[in-house]
Amino acid sequence: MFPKLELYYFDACPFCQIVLREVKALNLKVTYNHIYKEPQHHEKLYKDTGRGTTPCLYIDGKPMFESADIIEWLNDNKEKLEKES
Ligand SMILES: N[C@@H](CCC(=O)N[C@@H](CS)C(=O)NCC(=O)O)C(=O)O
Repeated sequence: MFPKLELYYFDACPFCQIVLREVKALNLKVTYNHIYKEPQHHEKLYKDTGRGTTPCLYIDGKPMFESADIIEWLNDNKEKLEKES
């Protein structure tokens, strides 16, 4: 079973763009939760973490902040992650 990845992001966030680029480069399957196009995602992020900071990657429901940490985790775990078909 692959870990479920959900990225909370918005387009104009430069740190999100760095993570999005890495997700594409690694060809990973990720659910994209845009926090402004779909405000329920912003609300959930705040409810779960007390912050609205993006990017935030949920890994099996556990939030991880910090673009550099997210990118490091993706690379460390890429062999175990589901690829985009
Ligand atoms: N050091 C963080 C910076 C993240 C950051 O500053 N994100 C901005 C958007 S570009 C943000 O969410 N600011 C609003 C907030 O922190 O509530 C990272 O690299 O992920």
